[in-house]
Amino acid sequence: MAATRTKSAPAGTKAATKTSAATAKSPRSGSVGKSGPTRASSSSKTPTLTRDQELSAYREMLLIRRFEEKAGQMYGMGLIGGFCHLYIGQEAVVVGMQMASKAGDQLITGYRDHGHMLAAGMNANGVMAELTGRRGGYSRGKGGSMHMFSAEKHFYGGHGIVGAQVSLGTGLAFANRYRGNDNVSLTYFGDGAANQGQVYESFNMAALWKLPVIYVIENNRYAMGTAVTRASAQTDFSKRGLSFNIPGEQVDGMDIRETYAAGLRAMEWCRSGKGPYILEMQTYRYRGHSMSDPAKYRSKDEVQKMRTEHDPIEQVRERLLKEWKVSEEELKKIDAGVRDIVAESAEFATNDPEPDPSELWTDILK
Ligand SMILES: Cc1ncc(C[n+]2csc(CCOP(=O)(O)OP(=O)(O)O)c2C)c(N)n1
Ligand SMILES: [Mg+2]
Repeated sequence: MAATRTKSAPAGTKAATKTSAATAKSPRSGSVGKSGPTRASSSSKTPTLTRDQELSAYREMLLIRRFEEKAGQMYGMGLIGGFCHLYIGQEAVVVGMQMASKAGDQLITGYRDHGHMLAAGMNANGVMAELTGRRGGYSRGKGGSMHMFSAEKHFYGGHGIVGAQVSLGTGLAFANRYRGNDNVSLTYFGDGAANQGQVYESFNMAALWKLPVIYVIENNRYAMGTAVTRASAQTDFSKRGLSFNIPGEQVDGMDIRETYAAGLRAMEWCRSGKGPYILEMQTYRYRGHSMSDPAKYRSKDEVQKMRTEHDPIEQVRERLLKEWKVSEEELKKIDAGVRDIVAESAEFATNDPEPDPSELWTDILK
């Protein structure tokens, strides 16, 4: 199969979903031999989900979308301080991966992390209260948007240093190997972070020791205000592991069916002891880099085109109505349930008290 993504193929189109490989062979039958890894083949046919899976994906993605919209409003009202990076537009990536994962698989990501927390099953009240710096927050109001963890849900943050989570996520995979379990570390990072040096040190160790880690590169086309084409010599991120014999795929990250199917392929590869795997999820963030970014480095038309033609939630909604004959009423019920959760989290995060001053002296190294 052809290796290179054509420059004109926009992220989030079917044309952009390709493997990085020269030899097309399923990871199920492939192996990492002397001549390098066999490559995963993404099917030319779009995979299908069941009705229940589509409904569940719709709800999960909508929860992230509505939660983020509310967080944006609360930031505007001055209720949230510090940094706040919204995930709106990228929901199909983490939701598809979670659908393909199993209990005990770990997640770790950067600062654009609220979606990952909700998809991991963390409580909306606890996440929102952390954003507002209240005591009911996941870090008792001391961490804010970029610094939340939940060992119970296997969510390991929340990291403000670009690329730092990649070596930590590789360490989580090492722990799985060491303990002899068959869990996989889902290590997420951006297109910008993919140019960081420690990413390649991590790739080397993961391939050498065949660690069960999926490097999920969320290519949303920009690193702050810098377009991928201005910052990256190799814009096909699925190829970034080639010199370490790590297979990779480019995936339409706006289509939940593709992210889920790619997640299954990658997890099967990792769980069967073949080592790391790279998924370049071609996605798009609708909002600025953070709340303080007016996003003047791209046109309104570019954003509008993605929203109208590739929105991950609208795609599922359309299929539910047209193909699965789900009624508008049923979808309205889901919408209302999601809105209730988000409204309750906002209420909680507004009224919960701030941490007691004595908290200044807890959770620190003395
Ligand atoms: C080591 C380091 N260098 C620079 C920064 C500043 N910085 C924060 S986010 C960012 C861009 C990262 O972009 P990308 O990896 O594409 O992730 P995205 O924000 O698009 O999700 C930069 C340069 C940082 N936080 N850490
Ligand atoms: Mg980016």
